[in-house]
Amino acid sequence: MKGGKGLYSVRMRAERGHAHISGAEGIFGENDIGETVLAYVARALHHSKGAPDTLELKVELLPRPPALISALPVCTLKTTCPADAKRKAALLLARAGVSERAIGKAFRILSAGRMRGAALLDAAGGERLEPDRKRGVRASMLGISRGAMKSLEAALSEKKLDHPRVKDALVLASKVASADGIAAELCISDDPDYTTGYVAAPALGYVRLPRIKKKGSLEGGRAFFTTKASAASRLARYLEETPVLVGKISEIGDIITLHGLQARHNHRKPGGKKILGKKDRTGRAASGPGRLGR
Ligand code: PML
Repeated sequence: MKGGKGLYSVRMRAERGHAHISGAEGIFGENDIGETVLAYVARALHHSKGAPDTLELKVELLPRPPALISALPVCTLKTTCPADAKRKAALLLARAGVSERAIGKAFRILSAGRMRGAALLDAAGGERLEPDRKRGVRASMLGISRGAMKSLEAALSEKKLDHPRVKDALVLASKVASADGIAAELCISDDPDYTTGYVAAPALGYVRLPRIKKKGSLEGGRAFFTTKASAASRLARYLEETPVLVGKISEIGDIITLHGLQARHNHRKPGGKKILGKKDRTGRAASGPGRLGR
């Protein structure tokens, strides 16, 4: 077998009208395609957003072997309400090097909902960079190896987080964070019933933010922030077309406070630059990028 050594990308997208109901994708060997397709169909037909009227499945031989990456480390931030979760998300994004203007723009885009793919924003000026704004950019051609999935499920189970939504989002965020020029990602689920979002960044890991929206809210979507606006098309091509496989997981942490997140990273990188300073705990975002280390 040529290309990805017999590996296939399997993608599912379910819609009603033109509204997105559910989607899933992974990278699998030939022998696992049938089982995966059945699981994806069951998932699409029994989604909390209701039954779809269109279900598309695409099975595609990888054009080349996937690049192997590690999953981002995971933690869940303690939050009290949407305003608190959004304030903490903004703080994390600022610490990952995203400007106040770009953060404000991303929240406005996600508040409006209706984005099909992700918005791609210049981390400095906040300009939209995706060629087709209606479509946005789609992180695709991604998956997780069987061994890494087993370890991930065991580690997530310990924290009562073993849910397809968490696994899918972590794999996607890990691919996004592996792209050259990505500063951070902000995600608010577009499912009205799911109120947890996240901020992910190479320097921060995957930081879950419960209560980032009210139940029933139609807001949601993803925004990717780049420090290399001039290479936006290359970045979009990587996100959409380069096969990437998570082959290893990182730590799956507990629920922690912002203070705890700071302490954890200071402990990990004793000689490194602090990313979350004292002021951050009071809600004032310091400017400029920092490093937490993976
Ligand atoms: C989605 O699938 O709607 C996005 C979910 C993002 C958060 C997943 C998590 O709980 O970590």
